[in-house]
Amino acid sequence: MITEIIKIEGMMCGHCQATVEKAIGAVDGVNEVNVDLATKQATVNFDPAVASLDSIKAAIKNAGYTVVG
Ligand SMILES: [Cu+2]
Repeated sequence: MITEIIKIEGMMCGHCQATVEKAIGAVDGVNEVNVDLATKQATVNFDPAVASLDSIKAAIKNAGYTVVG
């Protein structure tokens, strides 16, 4: 498992936070996800043999939010 921090733009409230957490959590290989609304960061622990940073970022974009780093 590896942990990556992803910066996200567009989250305005707890509902957005929950939506992003759910979207990331639905990606195969993701073990744990924590989205911090204040810092606009998602901390994601995942199995790099199953999930990729790209697949996680795609899930965030598909949920309607912008990945900035
Ligand atoms: Cu919101």
